[in-house]
Amino acid sequence: MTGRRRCDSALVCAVVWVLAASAAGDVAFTASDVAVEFDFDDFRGAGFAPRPAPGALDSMAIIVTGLSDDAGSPMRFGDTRTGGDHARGTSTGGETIGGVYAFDVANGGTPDPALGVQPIAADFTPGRFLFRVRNDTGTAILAIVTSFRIYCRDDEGRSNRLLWEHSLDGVAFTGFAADSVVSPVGPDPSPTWVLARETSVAARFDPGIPPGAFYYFAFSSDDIAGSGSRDEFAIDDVRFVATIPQPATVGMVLLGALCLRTRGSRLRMDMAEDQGV
Ligand SMILES: [Ca+2]
Ligand SMILES: [Ca+2]
Ligand SMILES: [Ca+2]
Ligand SMILES: [Ca+2]
Repeated sequence: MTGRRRCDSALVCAVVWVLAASAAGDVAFTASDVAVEFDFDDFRGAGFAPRPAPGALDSMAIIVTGLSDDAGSPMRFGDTRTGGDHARGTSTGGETIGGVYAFDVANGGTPDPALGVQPIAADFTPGRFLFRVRNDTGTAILAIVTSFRIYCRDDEGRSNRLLWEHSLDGVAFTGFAADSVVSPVGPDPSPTWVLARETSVAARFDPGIPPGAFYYFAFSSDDIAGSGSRDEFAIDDVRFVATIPQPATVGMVLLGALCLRTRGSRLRMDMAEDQGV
């Protein structure tokens, strides 16, 4: 009897494990014009995992590279990193230890956690936050609009840069008109979190991104000028919206083309009549 119970328990555990395992999955576009959004409001700087604990990030969708704790073993999607550089906890800023934080950028207002980083010589210089979203719409994606906010806290005498770029393979990245946020050399004697950029960038794809393929978006960092320690950065409200051809749209286009052809035929007929042919 005891053996049977153990067997049942093992079976239950196996089922639970399978269900838990199947819970991990890619973050995906499921339909046209439906936003995939990361507001980081539940992020507590608890690291990255494919089945993240509360306060951690889903490593199937977001990873970080360029941290010294990853030396020789760069983080990949689906990896688990829940300590050290990857999990520096929550903070309102003013940190000195390099790594990833859930920075509250509200400056004393209603808390607003964001995906933050304190770069140091060994961390994030260079480094990259990398997002990926899979196309689960069943149709090729023709365009993606990405929106985001970048905050900066100029509390040190060095200038650092954060630029945004995208990729279809996660290897070769293309920037958006060489645009970037560059923190002041400073430092500001009374540093606060400053919204350095709030923007949207659009990308079109021809051919489109096929079903099952990924879209990658990165925020990449490096030193620019000054000396000494480095400013703090935080990224928030990252939002992706994909556009696919809608059946109704395709129908309208086809109907429009048909009307054009019909009208063209009628015009040609009218001309022929005018010419007395
Ligand atoms: Ca937030
Ligand atoms: Ca480090
Ligand atoms: Ca600092
Ligand atoms: Ca600075």
